Amino acid sequence: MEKTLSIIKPDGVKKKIIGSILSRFEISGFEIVNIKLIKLTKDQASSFYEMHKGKPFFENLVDFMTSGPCIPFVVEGVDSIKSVREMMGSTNPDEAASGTIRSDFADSIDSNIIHGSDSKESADREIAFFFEYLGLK
Ligand code: IDP
Ligand code: MG
Repeated sequence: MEKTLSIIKPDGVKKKIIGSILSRFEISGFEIVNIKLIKLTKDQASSFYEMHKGKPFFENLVDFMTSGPCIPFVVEGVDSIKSVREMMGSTNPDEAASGTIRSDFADSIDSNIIHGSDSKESADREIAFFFEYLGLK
């Protein structure tokens, strides 16, 4: 069993597909063990995505992630980090395998519906970021 951090990004909330996305995790046998709706500040979004600072898409990414509320949630299950990445599909929805969340719902690489931690180290950091540092209960 392992935990990973996923986020329904502001485009997913605006499109009213929160239920559809969460359903996929439940149907796949995962437990949602923590969840919150939050509108990030620029400082919070910049800090969450600090590994991308300096990249050409960084400012746009921070603007997008602060454009409305998002829903961070913790997914628990067997091999959840890898499985959630597979369920999401590639970063660019045009390249995402059919049946993945990004292939089915995302409009573009910079508006791609969902985040998922990419490693155990990222998952630990990202779960702590939302559910300890930001004090979300
Ligand atoms: P991931 O979300 O699939 O892990 P990352 O490389 O960690 O992808 O990038 C974080 C987010 O930054 C992506 O989900 C996407 O929204 C945005 N992003 C990444 N690369 C690009 C790009 O080349 N152009 C525009 N946005 C990008
Ligand atoms: Mg990533």
